[in-house]
Amino acid sequence: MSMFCNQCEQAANGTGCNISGVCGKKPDVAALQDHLIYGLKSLALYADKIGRNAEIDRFTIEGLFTTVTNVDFEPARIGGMIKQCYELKEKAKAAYGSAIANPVADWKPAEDLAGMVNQGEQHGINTQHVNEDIRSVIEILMYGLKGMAAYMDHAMILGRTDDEVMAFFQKALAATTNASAGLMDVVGLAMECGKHNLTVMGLLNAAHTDTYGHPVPTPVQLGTKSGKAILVSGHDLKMLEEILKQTEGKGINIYTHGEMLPAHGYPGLKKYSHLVGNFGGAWQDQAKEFANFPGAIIFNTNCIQRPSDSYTDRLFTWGLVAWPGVKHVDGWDFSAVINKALECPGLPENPGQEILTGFGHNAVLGVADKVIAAVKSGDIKHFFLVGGCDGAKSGRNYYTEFAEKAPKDTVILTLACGKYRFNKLDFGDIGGIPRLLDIGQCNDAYSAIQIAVALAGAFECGVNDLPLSMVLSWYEQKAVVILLTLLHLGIKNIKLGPTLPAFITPNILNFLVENFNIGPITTAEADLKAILG
Ligand code: SF4
Ligand code: SF3
Repeated sequence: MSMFCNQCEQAANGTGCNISGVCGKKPDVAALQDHLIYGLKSLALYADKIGRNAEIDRFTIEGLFTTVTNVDFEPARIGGMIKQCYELKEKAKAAYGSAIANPVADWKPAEDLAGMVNQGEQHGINTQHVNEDIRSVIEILMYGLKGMAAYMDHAMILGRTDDEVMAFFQKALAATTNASAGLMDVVGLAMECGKHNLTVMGLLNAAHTDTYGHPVPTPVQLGTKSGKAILVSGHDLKMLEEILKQTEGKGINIYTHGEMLPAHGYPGLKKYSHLVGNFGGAWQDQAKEFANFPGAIIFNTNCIQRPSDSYTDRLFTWGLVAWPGVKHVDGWDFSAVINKALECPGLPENPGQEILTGFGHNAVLGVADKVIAAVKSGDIKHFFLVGGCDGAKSGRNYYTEFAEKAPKDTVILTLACGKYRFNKLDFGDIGGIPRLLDIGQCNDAYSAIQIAVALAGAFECGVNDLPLSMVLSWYEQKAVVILLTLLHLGIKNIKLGPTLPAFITPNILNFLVENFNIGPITTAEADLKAILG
């Protein structure tokens, strides 16, 4: 059985995984994910016609998020979603009242998993269009939709949605089935995806701050506290809150992992005294680090990796995350995780370093006068946004070097898990303003945009004219949609690494260079020199 997947930065040989995924995705799972995407397009053909339907829209979001890198590796679960997708498509078709004349609309999955895998193999990403440049932009759009769905999922969990955005999801999915679409039609949809993602990140930001308050600068302990423990990995704040509530008074300490680190800055979460610290580094170090965490561990979103036997027994997944053989928590009852934590030996008292998080736009703009004065006096010469995903491939030391070599009169804004490359280093401060400001998770790119827009307003210039440069790292599809948002906002001169996406053809890269002057990272020294002169 063969496969082809090139949706993340780990794509084998820089072109695509065709034997088995570097992420651990097996060919059957790859085929089932391709099948689910094909089913979602079939559903969208009807959903686009019938207007908003909460059940269908919710399913579309979950279906897309399921196929994001490092989320779901469980064939049976994806097979179940394919069946559900078909039922919803038939429902939408009945509501529409007639069959749409498009071969994709005729889709019907096989009864059994093996049959669904066979069908999925016929609907791989390379079948999305005959023209390779159009196919490249369809891929950019599809990965943008997957990333945006991940953020929408978190917003929906907190009770938020947006009809216009949902209409776009269905319109865009349906449009990818149009064999006669021209290149600029698809480019337009990709840019529109960037626009809608700004709305979604704004929705999520409002959901987070309305529910938990605006993040405030907060020191986070990296050592351990004696006692039983649960480690929470992923991005979902509501799920962390539930774990905190359900463990209150039980003598269990809660630690954040990876992208959960910014949770410590929210007043509504930091008020729990048993939220004691952050454990480990970015996602790619989990196998090594989880072996040394003698408590229960749970993932609420990407990025899960193949677990080693040393901790599978105390590992759990939640939400859309799944790995064969790993216990899954359905819903909001975390007693299985709590019981496992109580059975485990727990952690020793071992205090460590403290780092700061909680510099969302509210906190940064609260000291805007100070920041603006420091820029005007020349104490701050330049801002860098050094952020994005971390990953396992070599070449990512660039980001550590870049941050280390950035001159002392520059401020580094950071977000997402790429920060683990340098967030334990001491950068000092400029007149009381820390030189490293952790804005939050990847979705808090929204906050970074608010900061940039406010600075541009204060200096009466455009964001591109600010002394601000973006040096971004990507790994999975959320980074793709954030990039689309930045392009939609007209942000130019972005440096992207560690390597450019395998799904971008030379012609599409030229288009991006000509219109946005986007470029690959080179070396920290050369890029700093090029930016600062
Ligand atoms: Fe390969 Fe990335 Fe696709 Fe996994 S998600 S199969 S690592 S390209
Ligand atoms: Fe990281 Fe997976 Fe992308 Fe939210 S946790 S940024 S890679």
